[in-house]
Amino acid sequence: MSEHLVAWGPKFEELKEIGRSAGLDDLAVTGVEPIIEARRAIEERKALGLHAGMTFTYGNPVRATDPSQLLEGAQSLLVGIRRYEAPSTNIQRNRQASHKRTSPAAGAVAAYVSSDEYKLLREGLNAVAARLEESGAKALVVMDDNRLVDRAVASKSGLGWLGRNTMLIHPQLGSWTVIGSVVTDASIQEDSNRVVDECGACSRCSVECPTGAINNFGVLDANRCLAWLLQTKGVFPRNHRIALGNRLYGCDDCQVVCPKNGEPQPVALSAPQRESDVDLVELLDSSDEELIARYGHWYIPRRRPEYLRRNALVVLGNVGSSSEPEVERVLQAALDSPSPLVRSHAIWAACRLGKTNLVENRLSGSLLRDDPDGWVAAELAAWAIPPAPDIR
Ligand code: B12
Ligand code: SF4
Ligand code: SF4
Repeated sequence: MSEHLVAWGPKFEELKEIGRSAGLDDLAVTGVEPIIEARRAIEERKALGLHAGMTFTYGNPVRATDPSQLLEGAQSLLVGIRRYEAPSTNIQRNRQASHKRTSPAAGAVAAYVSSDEYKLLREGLNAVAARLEESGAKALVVMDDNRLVDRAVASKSGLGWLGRNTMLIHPQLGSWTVIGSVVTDASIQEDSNRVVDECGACSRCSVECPTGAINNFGVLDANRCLAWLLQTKGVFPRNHRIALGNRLYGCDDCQVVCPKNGEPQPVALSAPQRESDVDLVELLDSSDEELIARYGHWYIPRRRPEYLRRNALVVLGNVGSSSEPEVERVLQAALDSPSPLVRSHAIWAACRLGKTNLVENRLSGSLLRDDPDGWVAAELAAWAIPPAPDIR
């Protein structure tokens, strides 16, 4: 790498050291000109419907691919990356056997949320920004934000290549990383030697994705990606419910199988730990307030706890044990839920666990009440359970 020169203010190497001691694992610098390839990629995916209605960077692709719009007088973009701990090999094995019925039934949480990685990423970026400000420059931290395409800027800055699984892969740190930037009006010499694509002939992520969401050219169809389906509103698509296995939040499979990630390594600075496995019975027993207090840091559609229950019921149907009285109890409660979304997924879970009787024994009026979108009726029809008045 050539030497980075700051026209005024701190030297790049000093900024990198400051970022490292506060939570970053690497820092690189690039210019703020628009990234036309990324803009084109977003627009193409949007035109093909591969974004599945997501907003994020798709909401305003021109702004999201033009870092100069983030700050008046912007000259440089410092891109920071933080590695987090990959699930241990044992957890990875258990998760790959994700249809194993367990007692108590547990849902898996993706590694990037099993600890508060964004906290340390932000602290690292804030420390870099503070040093720039101290020298008289303006600096703004942007991370995981709709205003900037994090992976595209990271790749442009030379931090890694965009893998077939669409992840930014750092040659030493792999892809178990989170990314953020500091945009500044300080002029830092650009050194954007891109890391060459090292995927080569490999296509494991594409082959092993449980829903076939990644094509051979590294384009992801969000309509099939479990990480997105867990975050989107409406019913969980019936054709992907079994493939969901035990995943309750996020999906790590296309990183677990990637040979570029190597063996899981400990991280230099540990982030605050959170749950990596969630007891599904406990989740389904919790009140709305308790759910938001515990899982409010997740992306929950419209921040409505019924979506956590929806996801938990699909996972329960996949990994719960039908002989477990507690499982039957929470299914009974979910079948009586005021939410048609919850009732319809409870029908699926009960039937998948061979407990069709729990559904058939219910008065159809109670199952079908307040079902404006016809979710409950559709679920009953899918299991060929006759609608009212035959259900008794
Ligand atoms: C929307 C989104 C999602 C969506 C869609 C993901 C996707 N692949 O599009 C969903 C919900 C599915 C998702 C899932 C996950 N996400 Co996400 N997500 C985002 C978000 C908000 C925007 C991503 C985006 O712009 N997508 C649009 C499409 C078009 O992007 P793309 O296919 O990757 O194409 C880009 C590049 O390929 C590039 N490009 C294409 N051609 C070319 C050519 C050149 C030359 C260049 C330079 C660039 C370029 O341009 C495109 C736009 O950036 C970012 C945060 C952010 N603000 O950037 C996080 C982000 C990408 N997600 C992240 C993570 C951790 C995940 C998960 C691992 C979480 C999990 N365990 O469940 C999964 C991984 C699934 C996967 N394989 O992508 C990290 C990725 C870190 C990394 N090392 O790559 C990010 C960067 C968040 C962060 N700040 O750390 N995510
Ligand atoms: S996150 Fe999971 S579902 Fe989405 S592309 Fe990767 S392996 Fe497939
Ligand atoms: S699994 Fe193979 S193809 Fe996919 S990102 Fe990793 S190296 Fe690239």
